Amino acid sequence: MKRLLLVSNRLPVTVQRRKGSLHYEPSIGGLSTGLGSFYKSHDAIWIGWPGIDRRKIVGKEKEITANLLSESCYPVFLSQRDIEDYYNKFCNTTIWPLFHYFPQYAVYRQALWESYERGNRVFADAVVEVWKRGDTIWVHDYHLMLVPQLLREMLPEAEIGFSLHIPFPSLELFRLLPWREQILEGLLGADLLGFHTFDYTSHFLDSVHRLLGYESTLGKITTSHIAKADVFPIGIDFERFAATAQTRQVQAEIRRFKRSLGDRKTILSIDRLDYTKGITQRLEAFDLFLERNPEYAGKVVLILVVVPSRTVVGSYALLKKQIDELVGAINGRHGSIGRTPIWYLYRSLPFHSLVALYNMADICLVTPLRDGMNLIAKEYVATKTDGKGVLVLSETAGAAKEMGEAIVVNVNSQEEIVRALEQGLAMPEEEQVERNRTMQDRLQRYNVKRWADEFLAELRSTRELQEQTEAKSLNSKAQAGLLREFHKSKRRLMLLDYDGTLVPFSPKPAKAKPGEELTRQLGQLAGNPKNEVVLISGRDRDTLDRWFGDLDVGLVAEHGAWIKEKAAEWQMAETLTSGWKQDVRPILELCVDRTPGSFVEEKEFSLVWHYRKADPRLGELRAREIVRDLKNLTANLNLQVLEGNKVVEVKNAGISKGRAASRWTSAETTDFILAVGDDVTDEDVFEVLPDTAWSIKVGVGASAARFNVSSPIKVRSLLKEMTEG
Ligand code: GDG
Repeated sequence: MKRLLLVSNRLPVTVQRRKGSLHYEPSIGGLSTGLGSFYKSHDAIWIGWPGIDRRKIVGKEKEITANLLSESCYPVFLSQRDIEDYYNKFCNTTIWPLFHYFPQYAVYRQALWESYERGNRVFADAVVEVWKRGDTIWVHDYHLMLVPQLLREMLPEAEIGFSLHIPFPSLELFRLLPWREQILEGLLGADLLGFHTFDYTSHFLDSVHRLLGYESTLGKITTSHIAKADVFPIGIDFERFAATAQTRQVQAEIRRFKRSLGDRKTILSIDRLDYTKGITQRLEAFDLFLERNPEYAGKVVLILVVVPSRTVVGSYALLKKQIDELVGAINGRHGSIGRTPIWYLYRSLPFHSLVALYNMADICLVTPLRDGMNLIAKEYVATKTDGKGVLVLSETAGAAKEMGEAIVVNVNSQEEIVRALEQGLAMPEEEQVERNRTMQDRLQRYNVKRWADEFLAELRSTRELQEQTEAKSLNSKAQAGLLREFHKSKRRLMLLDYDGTLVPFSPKPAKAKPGEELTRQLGQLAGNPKNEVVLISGRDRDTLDRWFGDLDVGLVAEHGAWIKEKAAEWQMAETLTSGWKQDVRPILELCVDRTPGSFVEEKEFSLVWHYRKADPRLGELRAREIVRDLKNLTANLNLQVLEGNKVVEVKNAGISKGRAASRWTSAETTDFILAVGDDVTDEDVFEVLPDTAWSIKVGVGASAARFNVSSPIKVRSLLKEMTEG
């Protein structure tokens, strides 16, 4: 039976020890509230920390594990010290501020990073203890970004998903992290990575590209496996909020609140204590609102709920002090006996009180400076069963991407927040209902269950995609078949591309010189009288001569412009011209000036613009422009413009690697053909091969080749088998 293993820092159940006995209480937080009902209705186990120092429960571990297992939870026991270093420090003083665009608060210390690594290993080990073949693993959030890769190493066949609940910052911020590559590698262990918004997804893909060099196509990144990154905005348990709002307990609570409030309008603000939530900015804006609108004095109350959190972190303690002082100052300035403009609660509320406040509030003021999603905004709208109420939402909350019917504000503008409050208080009821109904429809449709279902469905289809790719991959069975035919055959032809096929791509073409081992390997292969080895390259003849001139191989240079059969001289494939270069060169040179990092390579019969080292987006943009310009220019010149791997090449028409390869493939005595290449130019070779030939593309992507291998390393090991067999 396929089970789901949810993995997060905290379990949805918190264990407490009071007066010697153990108590089990629901944890507070978006994920627990959201997935709480989902995981119970599935064959699922939730793995996480139960919120208690392991030293406080010595001897009770078995009992706790058994009790938690009856709730489908599996505990990861951590000591207060572990929590201190891994969670309070690295997670909350390094990752949290940086990912929320507060680099000034981020602390970078190697020792903390190491405790993060240790913490992640403890979680990964716990997953391995629980995992059974066929289980799906879904890891959550920034506390556990190394877990996917750790699991991939320990459980190579496991299906692993990861969801990030906070923003993934832009590259400029992310690159400040000294351990940025490790974090990316850690995440890429997953098959599917989910982010709340398209921006976060693009930031992640951008960082992967720029820092690790992996490109992506439609969110798919190929490393040792295909990992996919996509947008999955978390929803809420809509029905639960809507239904709870109607309960007798909540209605009684609302009546109690209303007795104290009279006919005053209420503005609600609820957050965990956090500098990302913009609480002080919100208070300052409310202060300005009261100053500008004296007619609202005594007619409006701001209910400010601040849920205690991370108070051991210095910046949080300071924030608490600032909030206390601001509330005091505003109440002092605008209040009078019996008329306090801000009602301030510094505590967490029972669920029914929370829902009562949502349901009763005329306005909900959700103005974080930065927030991955923000569920308060969604929950507020869900409880508005009569459709009345106004949501004011900051555009820097992920939720703003889906809740455009709210009054969306730039939180850095006090003016905008004040105007939003004025607009909200004056908004006609029909308009409120209209806006809320649209949001409710969406929240009801795309609820937390749908979010989880869609994530898991996409995880499965990513696995299917991997399997399809795997099916074309030269696995050990296919390789054995290839080698069997090779060894049986008497006259073999091997057509090998060089860059990206026998050696990995190098940022500078001149640096990709073959090493001693490769030269020896090719020499051995070519030295066997049964073998005919041809190196088919885009490089110029001089380079090929220098590198391979001493070997008994055939050579093809400049994508087929020049051909040199074994022990013969270079011959031009066709009558070629190079007079056109003087018209084309200035265009390419202009492009170099406008694209830092790019350069022009000149070969006898072609000109190539390389942009491997340029900013990839700029490079791609320029490549499109230059191809368009060149196609116009070359229309009457019998030239072809070719887009390769980070190159644009202009050369004489009618020249191709395939055409050059035909010289050898047409020999009738050949009883074994192997062609290997990685680039679009190698596709021409694959196209001219007979059906019985073995063709291999290095890398993934559509190809006419019969098989794929992941990297030049695999090609080299195949050739090794051929020389040794
Ligand atoms: C991360 C991201 C993202 C709050 N106060 C009380 C209370 N809550 C519940 C709310 C809500 C949750 O806590 C807070 O929502 P957030 O959206 O801020 O979620 P977090 O878990 O803190 O944060 C965030 C989220 O993950 C989900 O992906 O939206 O951006 O930072 O569910 O109802 N619940 C009770 N009493 C309270 O006083 N009972």
